[in-house]
Amino acid sequence: MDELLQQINGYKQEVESVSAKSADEVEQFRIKFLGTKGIVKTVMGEMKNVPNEKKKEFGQILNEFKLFVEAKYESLKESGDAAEEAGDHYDWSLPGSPIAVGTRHPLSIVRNRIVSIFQRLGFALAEGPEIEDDWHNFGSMNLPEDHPARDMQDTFYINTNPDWLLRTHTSSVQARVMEKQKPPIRIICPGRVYRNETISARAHCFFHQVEGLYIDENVSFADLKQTLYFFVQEMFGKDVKVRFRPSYFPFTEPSAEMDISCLICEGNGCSVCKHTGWVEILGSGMVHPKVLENFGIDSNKYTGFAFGMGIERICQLKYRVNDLRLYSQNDIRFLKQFTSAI
Ligand code: 2U9
Repeated sequence: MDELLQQINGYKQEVESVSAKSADEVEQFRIKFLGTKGIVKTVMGEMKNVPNEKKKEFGQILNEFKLFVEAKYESLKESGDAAEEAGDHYDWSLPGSPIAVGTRHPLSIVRNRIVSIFQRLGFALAEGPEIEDDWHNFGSMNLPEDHPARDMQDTFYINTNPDWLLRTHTSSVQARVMEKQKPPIRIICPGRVYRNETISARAHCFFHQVEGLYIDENVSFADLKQTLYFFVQEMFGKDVKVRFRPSYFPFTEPSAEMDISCLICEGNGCSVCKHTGWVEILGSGMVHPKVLENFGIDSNKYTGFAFGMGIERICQLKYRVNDLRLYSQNDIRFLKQFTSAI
């Protein structure tokens, strides 16, 4: 038993003399003395060899030893933290590790630019879910039950519920805002949309859109034209010309598509503009009265305009990317070519 007592006294001296300059050294102390295979546990284990008549006396000695080590550990923790805070152990003259900075995706750069142009005109950003129900994506937008866009070949439906689908346009976001908010409404809605297309250089099963909606009293087609003309000038420069062509969409009446003069050949004719000098960039129109009434908006009092554009299309024109698949392959050699402040 004397041997055990001597051992404990030896450990006590060792514990007393320990000092720690860092959290690391404190942890080493903890592992050595208080860890699961540490000295305190080992010494405690010796109790089984102590004769019964001495158990009480030794029990007390061992307990005191344990408390002594624990108290030392607490005081080391404090001094270790203080030393760490004072930076004693750290060599501040070491060179820093370089931080690899990524680049923004070209679609994000273009989306941010489009959104910020419309925000300057007072449009507020609105976003919504990518999984939608039939009403928000189709029904409320005046797309009848038998409209071809609803076909399984064009739309991804969710297997578990035939009412659910992956949104085919971001109009569903506008629908959700119109449900909750009374006019005036002036929103810009960017987002990913899905269509059941075979993937190729010219088509993809998902792409990105920005749609805009402005509803108030006395909103006119002239407002639509001037807003979109302003957008084009900000996006592509003051020299770009625009033209509107009559078109048809179920959710707008009248409807128009907008072309800009070809940026590549400046209107002289090239493969991008198919030798016409013009490229289509967006669709637009005055919101169909039925769509307004679907949301309880009085179509005699209020009018509105709406537009929609594909971000990939704008990006193709700005950066001359001719294969849509590049946008989703995440090839670093492609992505690192784009830089942006926003
Ligand atoms: C509401 C009412 C009307 C949004 C509009 C277009 C015209 C359009 C296409 C452009 C290329 C889709 O990405 S694309 O394939 N979009 O031509 N979108 S008007 O009309 C709305 C939206 C919401 C409540």
